[in-house]
Amino acid sequence: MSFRKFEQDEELILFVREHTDLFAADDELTVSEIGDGNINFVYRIAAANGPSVIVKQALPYVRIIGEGWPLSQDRVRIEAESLLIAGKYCPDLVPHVYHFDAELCAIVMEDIGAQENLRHLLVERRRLPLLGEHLGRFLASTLFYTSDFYLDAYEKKEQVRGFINPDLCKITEDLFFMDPYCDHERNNINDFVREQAEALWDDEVLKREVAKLKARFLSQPEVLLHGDLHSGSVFASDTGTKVIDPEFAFCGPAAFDVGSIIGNLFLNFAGQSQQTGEQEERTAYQQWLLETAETVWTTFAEQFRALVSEHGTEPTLCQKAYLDWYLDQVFQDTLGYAGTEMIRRTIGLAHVADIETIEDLEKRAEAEKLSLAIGHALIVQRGEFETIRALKEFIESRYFSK
Ligand code: SR1
Ligand code: MG
Repeated sequence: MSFRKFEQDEELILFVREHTDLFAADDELTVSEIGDGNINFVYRIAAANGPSVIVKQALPYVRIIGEGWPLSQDRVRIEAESLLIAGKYCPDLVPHVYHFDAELCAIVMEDIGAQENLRHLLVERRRLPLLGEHLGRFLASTLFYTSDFYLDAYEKKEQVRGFINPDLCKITEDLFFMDPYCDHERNNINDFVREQAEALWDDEVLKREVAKLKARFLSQPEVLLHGDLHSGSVFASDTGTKVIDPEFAFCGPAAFDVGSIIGNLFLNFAGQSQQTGEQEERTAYQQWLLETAETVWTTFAEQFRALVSEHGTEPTLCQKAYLDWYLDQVFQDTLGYAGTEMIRRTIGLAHVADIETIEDLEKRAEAEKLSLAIGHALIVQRGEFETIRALKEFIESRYFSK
């Protein structure tokens, strides 16, 4: 059999019946296309008032662009294998994989419909009491168990080899670290922030710091990353959290994942400055976002430390003094990567609903300027913050909406 795109509902129904035992023979199944991401096709196949599953299929190009932007379908193998690894260490925080089909480039996985897309929840100012702790635990487990602190030397090299992901990495290398720092045709810039964008293109200190962060992304195969840990890759509710979509997974610097998700909380912080609703309510929510970012970091760092002490295998790395130094480096670069995520989501190709839902372009520009200012500070001043509390206080004192 060779690759073909699912075109008929019947094909999807047969496919999930063959690869799961969730459905009774007389269940009537319906198919809906639910993907709102940029790259793939995603379908829900459901029995009336009964179980449902998700099928994700990767085509040889970027969904929103078409054949003009080809993309390796190996990404779907990478996603399936990455979900299986995360499922070993934090099964409650990722969807269960029922089946991966190499020929159809498709994954059949658990429907996490009980949770909602985190980005939408943040725009609605929903407080999720367990979110920070869950994300911190996801980061600590996935980053520790795929690092040299835990894997033996041969397993680690095998992992690096198995997750070579050049097409998807190239997207990040360009969209995060290149386009926003020059007048690139892919950029999407609100006319009212053109002046601020141009100022970034002339900022040599900023561009040097972004180059350092890019160099580590290119050549530091430290842990197996999710690789695209933004709010749209997280589904959440009051009680649960699921991290999806690790098709950008590859071995890179741990700080990239931690920074990406914290950067997304700060993007919402910037958006809240101009969203609709009472000022007081928006400021209170900004406070919650900062507290959640603090919980993400502290949970990650504490649990990573505990995992090293209980399950670390590499004696040179597991010394306390090295671990202290290592986590300080990860903290600093976390802030840097959070800053690059904010800047690229503000003036680069792929924007976010946290800011794009502000309809008035002049008001939106105010949120965008705030995002650029915080992003800039995170990148160039990242060495000045010793703790996440110090960063939180800095943002509160400078950037709180009044
Ligand atoms: C063309 S892909 C644009 C963005 O969508 C993905 O989710 C990644 O974040 C990528 O940078
Ligand atoms: Mg995605």
